[in-house]
Amino acid sequence: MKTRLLTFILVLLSPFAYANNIATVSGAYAKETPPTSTTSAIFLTINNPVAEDRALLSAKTPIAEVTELHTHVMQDGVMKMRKLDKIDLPGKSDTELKPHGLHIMLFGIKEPLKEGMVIPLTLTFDTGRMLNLSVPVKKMMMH
Ligand SMILES: [Cu+2]
Repeated sequence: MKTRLLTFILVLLSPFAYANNIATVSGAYAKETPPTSTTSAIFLTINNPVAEDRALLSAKTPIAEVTELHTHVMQDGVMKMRKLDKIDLPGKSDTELKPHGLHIMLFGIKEPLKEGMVIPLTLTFDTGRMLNLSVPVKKMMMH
């Protein structure tokens, strides 16, 4: 019982213990949507500076009804999106969310995303830490 309480306290303290060694995000952007589309995606790179593995547990933005963590998998020769419970962030590495790979999926966008807009995004990590970001919308050239 005592051990369990101690573990609980350590879990509560862990976000502060890593205050100087926390995951950082760079290069975040959201994909501009055509006027008829209500789905989009956010891409970014997360740096985990500590040796321990971390994970991104969720992403939330008020501009979409549903926000999910996604990846792409090849299935019968076709690229398909799959929902993930978390995105693993290996220790001392960059994890890149990019087109045709890992991404933050937005469903039920309330108004079309246009280049020049900035949308709020909150990431929640397995340490319990939350990170608030301002994500610019960018037009994407698809080939
Ligand atoms: Cu997706």
